[in-house]
Amino acid sequence: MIQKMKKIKQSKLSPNDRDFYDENGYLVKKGLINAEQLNQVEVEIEGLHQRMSNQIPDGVGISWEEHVHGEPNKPKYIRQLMNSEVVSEGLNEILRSNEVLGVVESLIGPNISLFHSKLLMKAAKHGTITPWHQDYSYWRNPDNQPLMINCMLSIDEANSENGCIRFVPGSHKGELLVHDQAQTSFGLFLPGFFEARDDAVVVETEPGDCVFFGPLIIHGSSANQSVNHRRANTFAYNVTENGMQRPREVLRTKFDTVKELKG
Ligand SMILES: O=C(O)CCC(=O)C(=O)O
Repeated sequence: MIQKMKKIKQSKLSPNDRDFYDENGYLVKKGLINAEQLNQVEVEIEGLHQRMSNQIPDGVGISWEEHVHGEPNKPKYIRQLMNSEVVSEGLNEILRSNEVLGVVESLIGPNISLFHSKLLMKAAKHGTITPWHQDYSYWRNPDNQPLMINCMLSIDEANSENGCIRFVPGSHKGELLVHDQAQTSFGLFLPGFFEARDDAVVVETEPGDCVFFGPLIIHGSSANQSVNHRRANTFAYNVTENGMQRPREVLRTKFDTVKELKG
């Protein structure tokens, strides 16, 4: 019982974490996922571009990097892979781990459902820009209030050269803005696409770090022109009662938390 309580306690946010998140709209938790878990994911996603161009498993959705997609003789690069828990048991375990769910619970409460898990491959030299956007522009509907949360796990080191995430701190306090639209993946974006912004910050991370952020914060990332991959996975969670029109896996309830605390 002591061990279980310790685990839950470790995942709780400090008052500083909480203040930072409330003020800025994002929070970096360094080294949340250990090297062993991460290594399993790396092994499981090895050669994924090639494997997915041969056959896409049931339940998986792929957006390819568009600039090479139409060229039959060029290798194809995955831009994003939806439902990544299907291709990696390691990701499947991480998305339901106490380390991640403990932080999620502190931010959105104890009734947590999986919204989706998405692998963002941003391949060396081929990964393209993710334009400025708010995730709620994709997720909005009358029953689905902006209560969701994203946990972005860094699989590789992410820095300004290989296209780490950038946020506009404090923008989560505003409304959903009008987005432009294009027929591409990441087809909803703010006017200006990805033009430089003085109010944005670059968030560099190491493998195993997790960045938590809500559905209204403005974010984006540059292209990867470096020789290093910038692979990351976003686990998105929703408050279970929010937007129940879409069936989802319930991962944690208030009852589970009380039970776990009692041992
Ligand atoms: O891959 C990235 O850098 C950004 C991903 C993102 O913005 C998203 O999935 O909403």
